[in-house]
Amino acid sequence: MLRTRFPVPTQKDDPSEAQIVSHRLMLRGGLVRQASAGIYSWLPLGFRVLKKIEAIVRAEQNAAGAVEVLMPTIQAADLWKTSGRYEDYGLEMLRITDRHEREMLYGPTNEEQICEIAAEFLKSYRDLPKNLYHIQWKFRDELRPRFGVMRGREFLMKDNYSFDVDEAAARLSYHRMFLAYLRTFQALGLTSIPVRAESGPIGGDMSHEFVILADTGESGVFCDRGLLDQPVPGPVYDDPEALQEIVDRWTGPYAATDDMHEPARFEREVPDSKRVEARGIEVGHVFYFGTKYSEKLGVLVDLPDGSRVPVQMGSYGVGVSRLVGAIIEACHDERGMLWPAPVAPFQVGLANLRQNDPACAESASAMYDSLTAAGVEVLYDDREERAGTKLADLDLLGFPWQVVVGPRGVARGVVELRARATGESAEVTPEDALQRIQGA
Ligand code: 5CA
Repeated sequence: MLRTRFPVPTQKDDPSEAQIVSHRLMLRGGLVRQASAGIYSWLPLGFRVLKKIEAIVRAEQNAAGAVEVLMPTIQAADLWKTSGRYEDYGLEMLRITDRHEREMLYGPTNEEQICEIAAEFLKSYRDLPKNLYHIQWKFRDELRPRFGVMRGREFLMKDNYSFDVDEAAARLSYHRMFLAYLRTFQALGLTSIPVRAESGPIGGDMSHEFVILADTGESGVFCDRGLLDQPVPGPVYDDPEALQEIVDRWTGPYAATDDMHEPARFEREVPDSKRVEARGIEVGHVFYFGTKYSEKLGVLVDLPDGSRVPVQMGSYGVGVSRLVGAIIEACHDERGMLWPAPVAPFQVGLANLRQNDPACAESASAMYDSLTAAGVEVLYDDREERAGTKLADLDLLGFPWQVVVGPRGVARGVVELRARATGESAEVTPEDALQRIQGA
């Protein structure tokens, strides 16, 4: 992609409204632009990251046996009156009236809507289990939207809903999603920690938040270091015993907690060297709530003995747009972002330091062509800008690789190849640069 065709409105100075580093970097790097409080437009660079995160979340959902659907953003208020949450949800819910005076709302979550859909095709125990997900925008009229996309009013969520015949089967679905979340966050380049949680307005008696560690996190997390070093298991979704073991391992006696009373226990029981007290950002949240919604919304199945029972449900959310900010919180330095390769908007930033020099322009565009032909995603800064501006932008935007073309190198047939995260740099031939990038 040519930078002259792909708008990245970077800013040199810190925007005054941003309190945390991810918000500052997202505005300075031209990833998003605020439309109104807690509502953002996604500019080309930010949009690429969002789509990459979405694709990784989707792939693991599919691997875990969930099936994708797409529900609307706007829902009928009647559904929520039936579940009893229309009043409960309070001022966080954006209520809308259409031209026929029908009450509608912009969905903050989709338990009710999915029940209405599932009631259509879940009739018998033979129709179970099912697990449906979608990736759709939500709206919550947060009292204090802040930290950019981390606590927005409009935000993108992956949410799924499991339907099972009894509690044992529902717990198995929960365990599958538990593993799917460990694997998803790892695939995004992050270490996630499941933390026992309150279930809040979603309800139910079993719930875990998945947090990633970052200094600016909103919740305190206490855990045994061993929990962070455990290898994330393979996709053993069809093995109930292995799944149970995995959940036990991550929720055992030294599992993470944000409970105020637990730190004392940690201090007693976990040696100093293994105690982690940190701050975390909630990037996912899973719930098991039994028949709370299925009963009221009539999602019932026939059992073999002829009786009819409400199905057992859980719901599972990942904050897709929040993750863009959360990843930056976890991965940056004083010069800018440091994208983990799986979510980097481009793998390579190519900068031509002397755009109006014909030899440099030729060399840079040959490098661009060979990277592109090899399927490497590259943003070529072909603007007529000062070298210093281009180099600062490369660091700010944080693509894993930087290829710098300048007149002195071109004269000797070399380019400068730099790894953004480590700062390691080498003068190599364009062929070598391509090979090293491809080999990484
Ligand atoms: N129905 C359930 C699970 S599908 C649910 O809504 N859970 S939730 O409320 O915990 O939200 C799921 C995830 O969405 C959270 O873990 C968080 O990562 C993200 N999220 C929640 N509120 C916001 C917000 N205001 N801005 C950005 N992301 C948010």
